[in-house]
Amino acid sequence: MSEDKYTPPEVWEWDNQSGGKFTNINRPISGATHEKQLPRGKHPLQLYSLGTPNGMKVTILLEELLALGHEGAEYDAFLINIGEGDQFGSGFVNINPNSKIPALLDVSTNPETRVFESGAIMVYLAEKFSELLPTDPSARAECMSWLFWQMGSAPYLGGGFGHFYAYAPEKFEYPINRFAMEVKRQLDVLDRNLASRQYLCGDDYNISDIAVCAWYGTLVLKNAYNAAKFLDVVSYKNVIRWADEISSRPAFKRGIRVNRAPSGPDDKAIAERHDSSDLD
Ligand SMILES: N[C@@H](CCC(=O)N[C@@H](CS)C(=O)NCC(=O)O)C(=O)O
Repeated sequence: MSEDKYTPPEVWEWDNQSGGKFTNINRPISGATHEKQLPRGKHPLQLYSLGTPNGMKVTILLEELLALGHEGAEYDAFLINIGEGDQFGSGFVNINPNSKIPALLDVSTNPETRVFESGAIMVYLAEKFSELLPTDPSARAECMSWLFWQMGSAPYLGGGFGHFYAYAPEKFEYPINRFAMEVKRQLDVLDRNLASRQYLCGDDYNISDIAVCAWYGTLVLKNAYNAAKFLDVVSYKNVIRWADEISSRPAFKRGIRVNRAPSGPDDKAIAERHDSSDLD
């Protein structure tokens, strides 16, 4: 435990020099900081995103839909650089008042449809194309349960554990312990479920696998936050088996290349995607 005792003031005040990796973009107010219209491409779906786990869920799903033959899932993916504050431009805020990637605009509907929150975007696309979301009520409930599990759980992994283990200005024992315990509990939830199931919901792959794999697959296979050893991720064998299978799907491999800078010479990442040939 730290020797320094912190006593909260009566009324919290914003210290925008508090340190940590995202201190320049974090702020306690919402809304646009500047006027900036968003670009538009030629396809029915306009995606404004970044290749983080939240962003890649949508590009993986779009690539799955295209692989299934849905031409209406053709998309332009524009890069939103959150480190530069693109999420606070007026055009982006009009699509997502919460100023976070991913955000989708469906220009094939009249009026155009805006969708924000990755889970809502996934359900919107799955319903639009009648794919990867079961229609039988009980199978659909199981899929929604795991999808919402991801939405509720991953902030503890990223915003909690990842923040304090990798991005905070110092290593603080209390939050690292608290969030490491929670992340390991979550991995155990997944591992036990996947002990008797091929996919999260049973025999069939669906949008919940994409959403959960984007976060927890990245954690166990890609050493996210440089924490693979610390969290002993190799002990979650069923999670690794499932993540290996999902991340080897061609659409998954294509989707994770979109809206990113290459991490090395073998990484075929692309900043923007406007044509399927961009990924061929
Ligand atoms: N619950 C949201 C979370 C989205 C989110 O946290 N996006 C992050 C990148 S992974 C972001 O845009 N951060 C920018 C910011 O906080 O200003 C979702 O699932 O879409």
